Amino acid sequence: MFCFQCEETASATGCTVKGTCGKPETTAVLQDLLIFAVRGLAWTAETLNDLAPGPEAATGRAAPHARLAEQAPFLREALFATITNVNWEDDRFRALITEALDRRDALAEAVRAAGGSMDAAPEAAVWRAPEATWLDTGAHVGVLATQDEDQRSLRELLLIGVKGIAAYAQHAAVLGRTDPQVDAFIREALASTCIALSREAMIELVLRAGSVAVSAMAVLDAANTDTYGHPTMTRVSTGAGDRPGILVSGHDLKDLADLLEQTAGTGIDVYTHGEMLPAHAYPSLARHRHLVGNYGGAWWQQTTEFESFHGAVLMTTNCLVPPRRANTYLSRLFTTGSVGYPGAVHIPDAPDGAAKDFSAVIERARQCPPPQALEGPDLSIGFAHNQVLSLADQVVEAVSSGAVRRFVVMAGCDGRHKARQYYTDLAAALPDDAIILTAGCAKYRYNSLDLGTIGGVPRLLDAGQCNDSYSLVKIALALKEALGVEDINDLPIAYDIAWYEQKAVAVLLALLSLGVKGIRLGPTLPAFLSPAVAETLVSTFDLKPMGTVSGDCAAIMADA
Ligand code: FS2
Ligand code: SF4
Repeated sequence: MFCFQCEETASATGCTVKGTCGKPETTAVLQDLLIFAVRGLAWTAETLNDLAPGPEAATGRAAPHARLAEQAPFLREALFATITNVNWEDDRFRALITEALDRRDALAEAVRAAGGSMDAAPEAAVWRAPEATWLDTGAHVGVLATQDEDQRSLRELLLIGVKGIAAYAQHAAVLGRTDPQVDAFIREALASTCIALSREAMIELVLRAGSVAVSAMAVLDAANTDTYGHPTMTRVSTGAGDRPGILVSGHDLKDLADLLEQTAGTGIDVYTHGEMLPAHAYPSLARHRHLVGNYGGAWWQQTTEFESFHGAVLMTTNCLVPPRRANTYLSRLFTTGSVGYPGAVHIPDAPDGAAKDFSAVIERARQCPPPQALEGPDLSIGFAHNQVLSLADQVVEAVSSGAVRRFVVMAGCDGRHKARQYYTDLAAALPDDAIILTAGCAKYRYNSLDLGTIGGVPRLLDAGQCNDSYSLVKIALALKEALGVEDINDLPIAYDIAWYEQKAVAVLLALLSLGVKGIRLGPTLPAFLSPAVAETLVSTFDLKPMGTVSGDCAAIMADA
C-alpha cells in the first residue's frame, strides 16, 4: 500500500504497511482500486459527452449527455467513502468497485452505440478482473503508478481536493441541493487523471478545483441555512445529565435533525461530539430541549470519550477511528451514510430522502447508563457569516479605531500530533487586539480558553464545521467591501490553517483560488506536494509552513 492523503501519514512521506490512522493494507488497496475504477468511469462519461452532447441549452452551450447526471451521486459517494476515517468496511468498497465497473461499461456501450470506439481507451476505462484478483490489481494502480514525481503530486493534489469537494457536494445533496457545475467538475477532474496533461494544464485544474470548492461550500451553506435557519450566537453546555444519552458525531445535520425528532419525549438526551458541536446554533435544531450539550472534544479523543459517554454513539460522517482493544463501546456504536465499521450496526438510508429509522440507536440508548461528566467550560458558538455580519458595524468600528488590529483565521482540523499544541499556544499568545476566526475541529485546541471580548465582540468567533469555512470567506469579502479595500490581501487578516484530511485540502485550494496569499499551513506541509510543486505554491501564493509560536505570533501581528 501507499497512502499519503492525510497529515498524519507515516514519516511525513507515506503509509506503506498500515495507516497511522489504522487503515489496513487491504482497505487501502481496495480504496486505490475504487479510485482507479471511478477515474475510468469518469473518462468514459466524458468521452460519451464529447461524442454526443445533450441538446444546446438557452445559454448557447450544449447540455451534458443525458446519462451523465445519473453518475453524479455515485461519484460523490465513492469519493467520500475514501476520505480518511470514513469507511472501514472492505465489503462496501468491493460493492462500490462493482458498481463503478458496471456503470462504466454501460457508458462504454453507449459510446459504441454512438459510433465511438473504446479501442484507445486508458486502462482505467477497460480493465476488468475476477474479484479474487482485485488486491493484485489494486496494488499496481494507486498513487505510485504515476512515475513522474511532479505529475504525481499535481494529480494527487487534484484528486485529494476533489474528494473534499465531493464530500461538501454530498452533504448538500442530502438536503436536496446539487450544483451541476460542481458535479461536472468532479467528473472532468477524475477523467483528466487518465490522460497525460502538461504541467500548466494540471495546475489550471488544481486552481479550478479551488473555485469549485467555493461553489460547493456555498451550495452547502445555502442548504444548511435554508433548512435549519442561520446560526446565532449560542452558549453550549459541556456537562452531562442524568438520563441515558445518544452522542452524535460527524457532520451530517439531517441525521441529527431526524434523530432529534425520533427521540422527542423518549427520556433520552442527545449530545453532540466533535464536528457536530455547531448544530446547537441552528434555530430549528436548538429548539429541541433534549439536545442538551456537547460531550468531549475533537475526533481523535473519541476512544476515551465514547467509552465514558456510556450511551449509544452515532457516527454520521468522518472522523471515525478504530476502537482500541480495551474499548467496550463497539456494541453501542452505530454508523450511517458513508461511514462504516466492522461490527458496528449500520443505519441504512431511507428512500427518496425520507428520515432514516434510528429506532435501533434509540433502543440501545435505553439500555445504557447516563454519561460520565467531563470537565470543561461552556462553549461559545454560532458565529457564521450571518451572525458576524449582523455585528458588522461593531466590527468595522473596532477595526477603524484600532481596537482590532488583526483577524487570524485558524480554521481546519485537529489531530493527534503533539505539534498541534502550537495552535493552543498561538491562540493564547495572540495579543488582546487580535480576533480569531475559526471553523472545523481545529477549534478544540483553543475553544475552552477564556480569550475575552473586544467591544462586546468575542475574541474567538467560531463559524462552525470545517464545512462552514465558506463563512470565513464571506466574512473576509464583506470586510473588504466595508473597509473599502481593493485586494483581499490588504485586509488585516492572517491565515494560520491546520489541516488533517482531504476537505481541508479543498478549503486550502478555495482560499488560493480567491487569491489569498501568505497562508501558514501546519503542522506539516502535505507529503503529496513534491519539492517542485511546493515551490510553485510558495512562490505563487507565499504559502508558509508553521513556525514557532513566538515567531509566527509576531509575524502575524506585523502582517509578515
Ligand atoms: Fe475534523 Fe475529521 Fe471536519 Fe475533518 S472531524 S478532521 O475529517 O472533517 O475537520
Ligand atoms: Fe496514512 Fe493518512 Fe492514508 Fe491513513 S489516511 S493510510 S494515516 S496517509
